[in-house]
Amino acid sequence: MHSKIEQLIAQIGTKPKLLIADDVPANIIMLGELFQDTCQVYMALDGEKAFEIAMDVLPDLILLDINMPKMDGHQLIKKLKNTPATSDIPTIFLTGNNDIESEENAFDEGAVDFITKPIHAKVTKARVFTHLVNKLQSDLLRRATLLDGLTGLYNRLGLNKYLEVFYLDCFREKRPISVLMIDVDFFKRYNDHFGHLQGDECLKQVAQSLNLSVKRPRDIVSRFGGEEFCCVLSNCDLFAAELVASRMCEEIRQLALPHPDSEAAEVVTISIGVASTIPESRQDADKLVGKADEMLYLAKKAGRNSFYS
Ligand code: GH3
Ligand code: MG
Ligand code: MG
Ligand code: MG
Repeated sequence: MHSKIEQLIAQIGTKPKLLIADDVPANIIMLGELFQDTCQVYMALDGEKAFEIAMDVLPDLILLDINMPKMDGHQLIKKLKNTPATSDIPTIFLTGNNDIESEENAFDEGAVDFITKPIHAKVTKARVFTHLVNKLQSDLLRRATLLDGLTGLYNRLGLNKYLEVFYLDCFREKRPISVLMIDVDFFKRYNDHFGHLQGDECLKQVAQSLNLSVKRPRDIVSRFGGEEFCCVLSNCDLFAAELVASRMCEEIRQLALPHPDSEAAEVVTISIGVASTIPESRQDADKLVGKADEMLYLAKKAGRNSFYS
């Protein structure tokens, strides 16, 4: 088991994220020590804090105590399962309540396992790793269908999937969500000048730079098609989205990829349309993308190599 999870970690390149929620610090510390070599460990002393961290870092697995202040384990798992961004995260109860009714409830609520305290370190590790291996493997498979072959960014399918999920989350939590539509300037001329193969190389570099411009786990950068990219920033208002757009334009200029036939600059540049909203219905995501596309058109009209909102 250990070697399988280590293989997966090597393949993915980062340790899986494990969230431990328990109101007794000694329990958290003991569990943290058990998993710190294999996982990035996040800790929460109550249910509300655990939900906040879960939304923020999207852990690969959650270990959940039942009796906790503010929100108990049963309430928390319901909330996690009802929230699209967190509904697929495997959740294991780890509790002193070792009656069969608690265990039945836990599985009804969507838990993948139920471990009773006092825990046996080796067995707990084995069970946690079994679920982590399943989670990481299914993520790898799913990701492959959601990625664009040329750039490694999310493809249109990936964009739609995550846009829907994050839009719904922002609708429920009345938070802002922003979309950037990004288009390479005078790219037809770039191909005409350098050929399609170098055009492809250019798209790869632009994609990588765009991807590095966003920082949070729930930020999505996708290839919308051709030389167009779409970025979704959840929990991000117009002002913050403009800062990201401005940074992206700057970082693409700094790649300094020569483009002698561009009218916008001597190097490859991009134009970006920015749109932001606090969703008023769960189904308006397409409208937000449409608005960003209109803004992109205006950015082009205004002379390119910049963003418009
Ligand atoms: P604008 O500044 O108005 O965006 O001008 P543009 O030339 O970039 O716009 P246009 O939409 O006319 O041309 C886009 C070009 O992108 C045309 C097409 O050949 C090229 N393109 C689309 N997909 C790919 C690709 O996968 N690889 C390469 N090399 N080129 C692509
Ligand atoms: Mg407790
Ligand atoms: Mg285009
Ligand atoms: Mg273009």
